[in-house]
Amino acid sequence: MIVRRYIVRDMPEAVMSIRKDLGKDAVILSTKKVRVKKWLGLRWQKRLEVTAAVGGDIPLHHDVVRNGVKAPAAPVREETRETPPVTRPEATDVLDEPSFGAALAGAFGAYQATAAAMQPAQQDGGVKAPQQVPVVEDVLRELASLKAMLQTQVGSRDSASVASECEGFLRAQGVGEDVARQWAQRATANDPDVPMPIALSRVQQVILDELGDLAIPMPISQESRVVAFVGPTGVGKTTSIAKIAALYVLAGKRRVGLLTTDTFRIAAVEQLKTYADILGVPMLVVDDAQELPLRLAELSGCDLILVDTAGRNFRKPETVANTQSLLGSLAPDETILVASLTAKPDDLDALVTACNPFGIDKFLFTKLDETSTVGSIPALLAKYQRPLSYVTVGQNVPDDIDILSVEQILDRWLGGEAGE
Ligand SMILES: Nc1nc2c(ncn2[C@@H]2O[C@H](COP(=O)(O)OP(=O)(O)OP(=O)(O)O)[C@@H](O)[C@H]2O)c(=O)[nH]1
Ligand SMILES: [Mg+2]
Repeated sequence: MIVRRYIVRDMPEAVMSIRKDLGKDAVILSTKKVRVKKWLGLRWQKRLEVTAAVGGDIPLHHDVVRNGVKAPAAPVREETRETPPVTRPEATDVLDEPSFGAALAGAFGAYQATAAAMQPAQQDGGVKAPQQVPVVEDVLRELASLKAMLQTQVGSRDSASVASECEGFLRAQGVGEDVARQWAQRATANDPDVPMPIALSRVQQVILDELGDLAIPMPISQESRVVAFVGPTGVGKTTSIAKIAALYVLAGKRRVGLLTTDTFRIAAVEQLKTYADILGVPMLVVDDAQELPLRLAELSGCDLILVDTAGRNFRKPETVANTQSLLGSLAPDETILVASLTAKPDDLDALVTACNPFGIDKFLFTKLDETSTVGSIPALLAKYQRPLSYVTVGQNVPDDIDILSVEQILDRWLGGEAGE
């Protein structure tokens, strides 16, 4: 059997050369695209390397006829494994670099073995058994499709994983499923393979863009005189009122008065009275909604009246109705919903939904010090389109209260280390 290798421009040229050289019974054993140096070795040109054979009994798995010349199709695995490794021919480049991971190691091995199988045949003048010569072209094609498939899969998994990692992060931070997905997708849409720290800073930017002015803290307005604080039991309403009162007293700019409607809990009045005494501000108790006008009149010398209310379970419709009625009589300039960040995100959301009927102007979030999850803040601000007033960060009166922007709060996510 005679085996010859041809470097040609295209297949017709190869067929012509093979027929002329080896006759019409010749079969093509392999083809591959190579690059050869031309112009005194200064430039590379694309060429086709075709190996053909004639003579001997060539047992093929199935015959492939190309341009009138038969070619064998698939390599024989066992035989290629036995073939000793030989380096690739010089001045030729395999089209696709097979260095894309262990998943392709087997295929790459097959390719090398195939290339190796070709070499002795070429060098020895063609005494190699044809069934030991697999088809390089087929292996290359297989490699190329494997590579494309792998890249597609890796690419889509990467982009999916960054987006889903961001989504998972937002979910863990207390952001609802739909909103978390939206924000994560928006943050990663233009750059799906972005590293997580940068993706998180983009998530933050997406949130800030969505919130716009709502991301700016809105403490009690200068124009507001009567401010009511409502919220569930034990979230820190009374303590927060004491902290805010202290801020104004210490600033010395407004004459503060305190009013409580909380006669529900035995020690509630005493608690607020203690703070009022320490701060040296007046404090009145309202037993009945009808007393409200009278009590407010008694505090006529105050230009800021902070109204404490009983902590209630707003899952009960009658609680919502009672609070609505109380606020109707009080007619506050601002109503602030106090909510603890230690509450479950779904419960917080249900709370705000329940309180919606009596009108909430601002949020006050407490117990930031007791949690590392702050996603409920932007989620609620975005959903209910209400700003944040204050955030409390501990039990100490008056120190543990802050006026923070959403950006400052979200900076906790990034730990100050991410950025672009
Ligand atoms: N860790 C922490 N504890 C807080 C914070 N704010 C309030 N607390 C504590 O939470 C508990 C309840 O605070 P209150 O101010 O009595 O809560 P409330 O909402 O008025 O409670 P009710 O009137 O019973 O509904 C107290 O032990 C406070 O010290 C905070 O920001 N961080
Ligand atoms: Mg209270």
